[in-house]
Amino acid sequence: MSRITCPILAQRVTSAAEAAAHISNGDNVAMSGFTGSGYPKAVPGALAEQIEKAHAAGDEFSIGLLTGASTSHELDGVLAESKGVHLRAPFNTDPDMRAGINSGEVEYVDTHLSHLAQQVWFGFYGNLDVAVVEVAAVLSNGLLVPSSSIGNDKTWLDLADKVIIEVNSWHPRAFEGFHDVYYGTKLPPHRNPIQILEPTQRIGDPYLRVDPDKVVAVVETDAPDRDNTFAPVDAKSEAMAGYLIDFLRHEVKAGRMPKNLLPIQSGVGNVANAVLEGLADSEFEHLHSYTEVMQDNLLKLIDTGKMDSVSATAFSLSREVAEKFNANAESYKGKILLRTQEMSNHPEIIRRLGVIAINGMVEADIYGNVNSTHVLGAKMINGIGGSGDFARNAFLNFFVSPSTAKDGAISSIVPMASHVDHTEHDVHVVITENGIADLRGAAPRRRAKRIIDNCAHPDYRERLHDYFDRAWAASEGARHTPHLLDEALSWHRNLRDTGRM
Ligand code: 0RQ
Repeated sequence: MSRITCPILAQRVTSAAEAAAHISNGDNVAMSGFTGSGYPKAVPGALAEQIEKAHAAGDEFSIGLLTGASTSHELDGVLAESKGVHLRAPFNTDPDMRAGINSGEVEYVDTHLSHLAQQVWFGFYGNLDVAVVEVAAVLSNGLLVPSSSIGNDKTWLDLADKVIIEVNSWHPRAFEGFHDVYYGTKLPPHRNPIQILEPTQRIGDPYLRVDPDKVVAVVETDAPDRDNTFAPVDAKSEAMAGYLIDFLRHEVKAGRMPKNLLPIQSGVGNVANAVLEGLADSEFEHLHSYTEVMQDNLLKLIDTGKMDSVSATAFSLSREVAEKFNANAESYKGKILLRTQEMSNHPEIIRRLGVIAINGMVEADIYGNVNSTHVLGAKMINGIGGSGDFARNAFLNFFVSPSTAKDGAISSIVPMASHVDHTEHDVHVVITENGIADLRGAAPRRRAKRIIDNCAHPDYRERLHDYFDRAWAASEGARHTPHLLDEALSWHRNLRDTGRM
């Protein structure tokens, strides 16, 4: 049966090339997509061809590109290759787009994932000219069944002058009923409390709305999401997951958390993946997750009966697991809820529910400032993503990383972070394969001792102690976070100049 049963929208079905022709040089284009799922599969490629043709003819053609979060080569990759993107927000993991950002060709606004929609409503990004949104079906009354992510789709459909819809029949038709699209958002000073009191409580509609008069094209596709396969869990990730799970046991014993813990957010990456695997083998039961990304191992926790429910804004599954899920989607209804990213990452809700946030990091300094985004303070890796939304508002947050990178040439624990995403005021627990540093309630000098002793690699530990001791000695009258300003970034300078810290 056709996925497009609305007579008005069925008349707008056309090719990707004709749809892309509605996008013009200088447009602000907002696309669906979050962690490699629910992004349009056909129009971005057709747009990239159009841009390349314009460039070949000597014409200018570039767009501002907004999404939910990361997409895939079919969107970010092809548009980066076309050299047709002048602005990108809010998150990217595509290597070609990253190269454009780091070469200076693409201006990248690396912003908190919960913030972008409201910032567009506030007018910070100017007019939204075109939205390109993938859905799983168009109902006879014109309502849209979202696909494997919601992200910022509601805002894009509400605000864009023109809308292009991709209807992707690879997604299960049974996606109807998996989503909760909150239409109660307002602009200050008219905002109301958001009444989410439990992770999978519904407060909105299962459908996205669109004004049919704005829909200039509908494109049919049948194409899979990005394959999000993780490397198998290695020994270091397993060790970090072990410390983290033991720490949670300790918190339960101390009476700070219920037996089934508090809702878990886990970032993407090998360690977060290992933690979820570790939970599957642990004694914890009736777990809940209030997170952004529904990953393979969360699904596994549901399958094994360990986890009761997951609220997220997107799936991010390996191809193998996605295909299994698609075949059995109906059986997960009621256990998995996808929300707009404004809601999945909302500070108010994260704080109310008391989320446990687990995210990766690039480096932490001895006082607990965490860098999640940049190499040597300058080169963008991915972006802050949702890590700030969750960490800042969490009941308890963890930052995890191997203690060294590049075969030991780089220490992830440094005297001073070369870029700060999560300040020392926000960071609760740091974990490496060497151990765990509980920074809660500790003043900076005590944090320094714990981070160096418990987390730093033994090869770097003495040098870190030595740095702290000399900084202390030299900082009479300024001993809150003692530093040697001429030396604080010397480890990074060594790395730049010699390839080793
Ligand atoms: O580089 O691939 O070239 O070897 O950084 O490092 O150890 O593979 O770790 O995949 O977990 O990523 C912070 C980037 C960690 C990620 C970050 C190099 C290292 C490797 C990756 P190579 P690993 P992970 C939910 C939450 C921000 C967004 C976020 C991230 C590469 O977790 O993007 O949390 N976080 N979102 O070699 C130089 C160092 C380094 C270093 C590692 N100190 N210096 N390079 N690397 N440490 C999801 C969303 O928000 C959507």
